[in-house]
Amino acid sequence: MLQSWRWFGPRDPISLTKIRQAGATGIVTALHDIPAGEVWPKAAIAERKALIEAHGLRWSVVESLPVPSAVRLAEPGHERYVERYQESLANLGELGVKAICYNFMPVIDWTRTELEWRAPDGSIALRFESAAWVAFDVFLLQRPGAEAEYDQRQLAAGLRYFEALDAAGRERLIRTVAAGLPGANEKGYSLEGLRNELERWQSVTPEVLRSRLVAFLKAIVPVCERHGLRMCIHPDDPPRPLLGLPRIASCQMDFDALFEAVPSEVNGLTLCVGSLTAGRHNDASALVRHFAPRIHFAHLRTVLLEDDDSFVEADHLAGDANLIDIGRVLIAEERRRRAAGLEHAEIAMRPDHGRVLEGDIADMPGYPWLGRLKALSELRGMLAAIEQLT
Ligand code: DNO
Repeated sequence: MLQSWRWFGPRDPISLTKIRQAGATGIVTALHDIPAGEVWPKAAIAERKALIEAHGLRWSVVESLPVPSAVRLAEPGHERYVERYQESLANLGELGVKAICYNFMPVIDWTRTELEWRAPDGSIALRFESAAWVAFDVFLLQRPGAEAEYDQRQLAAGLRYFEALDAAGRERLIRTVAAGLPGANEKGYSLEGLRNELERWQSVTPEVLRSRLVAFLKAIVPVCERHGLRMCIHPDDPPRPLLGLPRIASCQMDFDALFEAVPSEVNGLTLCVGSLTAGRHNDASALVRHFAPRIHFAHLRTVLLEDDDSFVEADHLAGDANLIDIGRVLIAEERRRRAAGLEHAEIAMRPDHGRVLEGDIADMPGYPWLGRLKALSELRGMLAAIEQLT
């Protein structure tokens, strides 16, 4: 597998030199300074690529080329955003950056309720706690209709959680949920801003959103085919509807429907093991087997499921997904592709998130230096063993 590392660009305190010394050969990054909806100019892509290559690394995956919400909302004039997206894709393709991660989650991207949960060993993990979520949705945001979406036990737990929060705790919860985590599509919202944004989505059902995704893919597939690009949709995280918003990349049926509607090989998947595993309905080992030929990028990470819908991000080899089994399937898939003479045999992977360890550099939730160094090291050992023993 192409061992990669997510890097947030020249302002990332974790330098390319460090990343190279960690053992990665691929870089996963984006032109984060360019707002969603604008074209990525060729010169800017070339400059970023040269910087990466000057450090002996290669730009393996774009994460993400964000799809502006105007497209998901099919706002009047959204076609011009699709054209700009096509232009960015063509520019990337011409410069040889060929795997593109994106997502189609409305309003909020990946979501947690706690960014500093202390694990028993003192390290810090990201967590999604059901009671905190209900406290936010029902009692802080006071979203109309929210109450009806939870059962009595969940509502009681949410109320208890809410009542125990002081003003600072409320602020923290609002910031954690609404302000946007690293790499999110949108820049984040205040509580009021989020309420207003949700109103714009009221008529968007899962069917409507799915048809927009299919239309978007159909529009970009020809450009991708021309340039040998592979689009890799990122699963919803967590994989279920939130805030009454539809999510359509959450389970096997969702992805089956997507690949059936747009069968082109460029229509692929980011196997984000942690996101998928956060839904009890998903069996990541079964999904990787089912979708292997569509997987062009893998986020290797796992979670521990707790009561209700809660989960905490686990140590990479100690969660509810079996990354050893998943690594075995991905390596077998690479071998199958090589034997078939396919051009894109190698699948890029990156350790996803990581716990904050003592002495860490941890500017961005989920993306600490030491925590990911530990994760990548464990995964590198695991992959080397699989390569050798299978
Ligand atoms: C979180 C990441 C997400 C991901 C986007 C893809 O750590 O996996 O931010 O990059 O959802 O578009």
